[in-house]
Amino acid sequence: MSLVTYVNGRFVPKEEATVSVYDHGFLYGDGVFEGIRAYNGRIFKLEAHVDRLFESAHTIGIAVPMTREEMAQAIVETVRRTGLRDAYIRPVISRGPGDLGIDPRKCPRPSVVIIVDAIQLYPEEAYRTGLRLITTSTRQRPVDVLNPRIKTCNYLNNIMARIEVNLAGVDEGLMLTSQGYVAECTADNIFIVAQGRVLTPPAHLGILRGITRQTVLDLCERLGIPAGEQILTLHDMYTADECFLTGTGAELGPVVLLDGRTIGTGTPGPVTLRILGAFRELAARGGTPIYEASGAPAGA
Ligand code: PXG
Repeated sequence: MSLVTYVNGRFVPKEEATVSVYDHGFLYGDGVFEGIRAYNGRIFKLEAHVDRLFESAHTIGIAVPMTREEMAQAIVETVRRTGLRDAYIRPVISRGPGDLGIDPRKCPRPSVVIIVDAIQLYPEEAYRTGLRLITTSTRQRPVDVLNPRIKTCNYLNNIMARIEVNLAGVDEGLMLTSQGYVAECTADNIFIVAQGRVLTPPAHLGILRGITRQTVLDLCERLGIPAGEQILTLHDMYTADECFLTGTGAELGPVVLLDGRTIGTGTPGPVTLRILGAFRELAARGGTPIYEASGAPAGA
């Protein structure tokens, strides 16, 4: 299978998918991105991802040279040309090529790229035995510095936290706000289950409003499980009955250990697994179809 990438209106093989070294996305992390997933020939929550991409671009002052509908079509077309039914999709919009100064006025044309590749899944064992986390000393960026709701290409803060995770030899890292409240993980949102309620930190604290996070809140409502946003401290995390992280890649990842403290029984909890089951059902049948009704990839 050869991977197809969309680069500024052209569909090219992965090997030829390049942008300029003068692109401010490369020079300064000046851009925005999305991580989207296709399940069984359908793109999950495509519209929500395109909306978030355009909102991120709008806030950092990039005028996207296409409409939301055109972006959604380009995403579908790139996956179709690759021929994958299950895929990870990475649209990136950067400021585009400019000069060596930071001034965005020198970048007349944003770069638009859509990468499609195989998904790197957590091993199924992680869902059976659960994930181990540490709290990183690197805090989430405060909203008055660079709002984490903007999914920018500048992920260095999260990468610094990820390096701590790697050095500790665990699976993921929990990041706190500068006030010490629970924010989110390096590339996932976080939830606990306590006294039968599913709780996650409020979006206004300064976190990415995860699309998986919102899907979980919606599923809880449908399943009749009380759920909502609440300020959480590490004490709440350590003493929770269950804990799980959410993200496009991870779906719901059960968390069983945080900073050496066992959470709940130390195994993935029943509420987590119930919501994970409902999530997988939704992902398998929902979403924007990529191929014709026959289910065969175009040109196959
Ligand atoms: N918080 C942060 C900081 C993220 O980067 C999420 C939460 C989850 O959001 P969604 O919308 O996916 O439910 C993310 C996800 C990856 C990867 O490889 C994921 C993200 C960024 C980079 C890589 O899974 N963003």
